[in-house]
Amino acid sequence: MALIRVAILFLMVATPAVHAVQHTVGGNSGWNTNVNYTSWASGQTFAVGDTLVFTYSSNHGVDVINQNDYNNCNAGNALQSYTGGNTNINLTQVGSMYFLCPTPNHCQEGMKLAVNVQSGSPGASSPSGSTTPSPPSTTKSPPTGAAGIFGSINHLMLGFSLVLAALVGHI
Ligand SMILES: *[C@@H]1O[C@H](CO)[C@@H](O)[C@H](O)[C@H]1NC(C)=O
Ligand SMILES: *[C@@H]1O[C@H](CO)[C@@H](O)[C@H](O)[C@H]1NC(C)=O
Ligand SMILES: [Cu+2]
Repeated sequence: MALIRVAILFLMVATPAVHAVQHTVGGNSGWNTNVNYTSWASGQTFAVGDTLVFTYSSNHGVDVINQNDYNNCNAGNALQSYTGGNTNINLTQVGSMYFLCPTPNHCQEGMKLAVNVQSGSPGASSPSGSTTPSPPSTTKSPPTGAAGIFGSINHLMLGFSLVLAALVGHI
């Protein structure tokens, strides 16, 4: 049993050191109509290296858009479009990012999100985001230039998981 405690302590200590927070968009509500994402986002701190996790049913999607299209709920000029129910967006640079659901009227029904991404300074990681490791994204987007960085983080997390699994396995 002591080994389990050691392993859990190790995970708790090691995970925040990565400073990569996975923000489950909308919390328990996920990506859905009739959620106030302005309100949700105001309770989060977004930093470079974090991930937005959109979880949604098949009648929704995730479009990356510019500020003007965010303001006007215009889905016609999407910079990126994702479907599939589980979209992980890597926050790779400082600045604002805007999202909406392209299904007709869903943006008007609240499915729009603006995040302000800050530089990822040490010690500034948010305790409010979910840090639950998620399965790989099923989106069809090409990898971005920062994919390597995130790949490393994922490998780090995988390493922690394997250490935990190994320790638990030896009880
Ligand atoms: C969402 O919440 C913000 C404050 O967090 C508020 O200003 C805004 O009016 C709300 N929007 C809607 C559509 O209720
Ligand atoms: C974010 O990074 C992960 C890990 O490298 C990658 O699998 C995923 O496709 C990326 N997501 C986007 C939207 O680029
Ligand atoms: Cu929708």
